[in-house]
Amino acid sequence: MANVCIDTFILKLQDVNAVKFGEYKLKSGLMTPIYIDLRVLVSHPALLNQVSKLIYQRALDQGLQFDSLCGVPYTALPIATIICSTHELPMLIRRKEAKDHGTKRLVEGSYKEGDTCLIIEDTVTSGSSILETVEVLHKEGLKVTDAIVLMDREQGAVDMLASKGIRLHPIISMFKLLDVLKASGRIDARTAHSVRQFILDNNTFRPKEENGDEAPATKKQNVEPNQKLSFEARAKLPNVHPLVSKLLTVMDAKQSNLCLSADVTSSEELLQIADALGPKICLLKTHVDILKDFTKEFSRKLQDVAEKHNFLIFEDRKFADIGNTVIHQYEGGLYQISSWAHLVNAHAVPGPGVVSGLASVGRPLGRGCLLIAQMSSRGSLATGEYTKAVVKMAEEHSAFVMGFICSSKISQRPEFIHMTPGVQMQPGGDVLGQQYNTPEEVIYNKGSDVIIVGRGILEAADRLEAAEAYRKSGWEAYRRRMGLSTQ
Ligand code: S5P
Repeated sequence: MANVCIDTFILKLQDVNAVKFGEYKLKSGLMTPIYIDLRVLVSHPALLNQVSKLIYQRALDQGLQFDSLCGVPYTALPIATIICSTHELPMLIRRKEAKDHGTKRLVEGSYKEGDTCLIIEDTVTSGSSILETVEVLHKEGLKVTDAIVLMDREQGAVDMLASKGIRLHPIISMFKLLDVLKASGRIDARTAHSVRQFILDNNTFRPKEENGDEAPATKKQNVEPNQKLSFEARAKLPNVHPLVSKLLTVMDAKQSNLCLSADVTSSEELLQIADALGPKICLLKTHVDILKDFTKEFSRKLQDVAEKHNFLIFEDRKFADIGNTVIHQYEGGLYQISSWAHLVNAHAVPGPGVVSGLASVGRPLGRGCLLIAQMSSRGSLATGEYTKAVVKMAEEHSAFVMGFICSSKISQRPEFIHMTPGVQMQPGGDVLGQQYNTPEEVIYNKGSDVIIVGRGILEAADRLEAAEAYRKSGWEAYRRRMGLSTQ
């Protein structure tokens, strides 16, 4: 199947008037400066075929397993039909109203209770149309775990559906669309900026505490404290962030919950350390802005080493600005962090806009973010109610937030990863307020998942030997926590 070039495809969507700029009213009544109208696709069969290919390819890429496919009426119906016809997959049709004669069925097609149905949709704003279809399918005893959408307006659908236990896989995000149209000169920088701002300002997802809606289902599902769930089992949880799943799988395969904090100032030394210690670690943490000689070539080499030794790269950037600024800090500037770092972290101080801004860049790239809920330094203000508010923010943005920088386990949801800095073999600290706990204390007693170690390894006479000692100590503490032998 020929690959569809997303950038060209976006331009074609605008050519057929499926993307309009001006003043339009959304289903919710909200006025919007951009309107996506994919109903016109039925008049453009080549485009309709491309949409179908993109959606089917995404289902393959995600390895989705399903018994049938259902398009949200009406725009996604012909798309579902093409996919099902081309690949000979069973389709279901959800009626908007039951007939008043005959079978009075709301779902047409053959299915049995417990079957899994994959939902497809053309555009989402809040995700409510997908949810309506899911609810009808649920009443028929069908399961829905995933939905694929061509255009995500990035106004809360991913988080809202995640809160109901459904993973939404967007193919084109609003920010991607704006970038492509801007880069090709179809819209000017001012229009791109004002639409971006509108999107950031109009997130439709509000959890219960704020608007009285039903409580998100994922909160209900995972309240069970489960210290005994293995990394391997957590990697397979239905709502797990794909990068958390990847990281847990790496940890399990390498028997390592060690993140090396590679705080050195030369690119060459960093690459040497990454290559030498790579086999011992699940994650390598960088502070790219302390390197005196950063180049794009360096970031490319670092990715190669990460690939070679099967670890992920975590840029400890600690974003802490308004959404619009962090977008640029994450994707632009000298470092173009989003192009090479699998994970970044952020302070929650600015409010949820910081996560939405980062997510608009990172989600389409499959990246993830950790929120800093507690800090290892003496006198840190990130405690008590603040920490609780960070956990809540993570729960509300779990499509992008993978977990926390924290000193102990602070969320009972096994989908979140807990990572703890301030770790050395001997408890203590440094003269500037850093405080150290042992791997045993952090993993076994405090229930964290990953130890982050910098100077404990970097200042050792033999770094490889030290890395192995920390790997072993962190892993044994995890095994003990699981009630397993530590041979
Ligand atoms: O609270 C924190 C959060 C972080 S990410 N305390 C920390 O020490 N860190 C980082 O972890 C810090 O920036 C440094 O890169 C690393 C700890 O280094 P060490 O040499 O003290 O182990």
